[in-house]
Amino acid sequence: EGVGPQEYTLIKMKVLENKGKLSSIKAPVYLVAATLRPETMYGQTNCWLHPDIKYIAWKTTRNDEVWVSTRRAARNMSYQGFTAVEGKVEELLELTGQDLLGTPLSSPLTSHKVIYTLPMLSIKEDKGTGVVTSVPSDSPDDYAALVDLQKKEAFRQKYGLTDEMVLPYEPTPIIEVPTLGNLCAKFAYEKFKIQSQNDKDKLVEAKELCYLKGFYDGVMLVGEFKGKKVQDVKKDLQKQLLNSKEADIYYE
Ligand code: A2H
Repeated sequence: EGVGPQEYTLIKMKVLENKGKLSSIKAPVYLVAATLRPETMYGQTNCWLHPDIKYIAWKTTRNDEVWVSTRRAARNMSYQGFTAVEGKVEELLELTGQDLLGTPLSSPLTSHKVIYTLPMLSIKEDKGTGVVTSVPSDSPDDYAALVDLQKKEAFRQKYGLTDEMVLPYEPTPIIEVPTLGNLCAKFAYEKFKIQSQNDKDKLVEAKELCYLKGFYDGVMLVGEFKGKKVQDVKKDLQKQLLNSKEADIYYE
């Protein structure tokens, strides 16, 4: 990694009903996803968790909110003013990603009223919060993982997911990228003939193609910054999400 800390925008994805393992928690619960691309939040179709990673639900100083992240991220956040006592995390529950799959959420800016938590096997334990928001229009990893679930009924069944949680969620055009079109991740997936989320090398190529061009040449197709360049709106969008308390900032 580069020098200095990485700044992430934490997108607060609200659990609509505290059910199952979350039912003992009376406060509002949010899964917090770390993203570098807040301007892509218009295109969210789901949330990714790794089924085998451990997450914790912990008490924040943000109103009465309980957040879900890896223990590692919660510990880092306890030194960034997110807990009552610096360096101390008040843990309410330990969960696996599996425990939370199929949870309905609401998330900022997306056109979908409800999105679901789905499994992604390439999530790293030691990056961000371990919670990833999915934008299959602009992220080849997200597109590949979503197509895997849409193509394979057995894969959905393995994780106890219903068709309604997966099939209606097609990538939404949100950014026009010159020469790559308005669904750059799908374009790259097809160009490099990617077969699944496990096609690591091809996904690296797809990501190289999409990310630089998407960020530097992309133009917003939706929202209040429609017609503007992605790189010019990123900060403004982040600020809006912070003001409306739908996001926070996290460094690591
Ligand atoms: B980004 P960097 Cl549309 N494991 O958000 C794997 N991937 C993770 C992660 C983890 N623990 N935590 C965050 N990420 C993803 C949106 C997006 C992202 C788009 C395009 C590019 C992009 C929607 N997913 O990232 O290693 C998150 O996906 C380009 C790298 O810290 C986060 O931003 O650079 C990004 O990787 C952080 O990766």
